[in-house]
Amino acid sequence: MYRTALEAPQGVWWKPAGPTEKIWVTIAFAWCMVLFAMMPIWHLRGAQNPSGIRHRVEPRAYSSRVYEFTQQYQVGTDNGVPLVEPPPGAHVYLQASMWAWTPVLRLREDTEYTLHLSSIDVNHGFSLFPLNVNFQVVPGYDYGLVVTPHSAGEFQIICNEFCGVGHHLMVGKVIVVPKQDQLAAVGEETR
Ligand SMILES: [Cu+2]
Repeated sequence: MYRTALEAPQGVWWKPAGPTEKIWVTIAFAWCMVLFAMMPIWHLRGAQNPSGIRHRVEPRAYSSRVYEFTQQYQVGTDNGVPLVEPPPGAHVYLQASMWAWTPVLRLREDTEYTLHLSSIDVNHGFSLFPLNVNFQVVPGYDYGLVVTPHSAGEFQIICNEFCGVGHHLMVGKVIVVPKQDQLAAVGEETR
């Protein structure tokens, strides 16, 4: 005789869960609750949250702000790209475009800056290699991040949002000057 799925089975057709299964269901449920609680806790207590400074900005206005910033603090060039060394605590402007990051930034270790990111054409992605940093760079929005570089050296900015045929060439640079070199530089200035 055929039965359809619309008819409920009669009587006790199921086997009750065994003790081991009950333990696993309990552990899985408890872990779900931990992860669920972590969402608001991490939002409030996590150290990795972006600072959330956002403004609307016309791509052309952003581009001229980057130009102004570059003019103000340029100290040289790096492979044809302006090399800029802003003072501690400065607002730093980085521009993404097809297919370049400009300018090259020279920052000091353990010093706070406000890094502004925006694009003047399409969506790009900001990845700092080899660190685990990842932000979207969107035209029309100025996205500010309060950053303090804690490791010195040269870091590459890789575009991680496909933006056309030159996407793989879109590599920028951040140079972080180590602490002892900063002291040496200050010594030279006072000499
Ligand atoms: Cu890209």
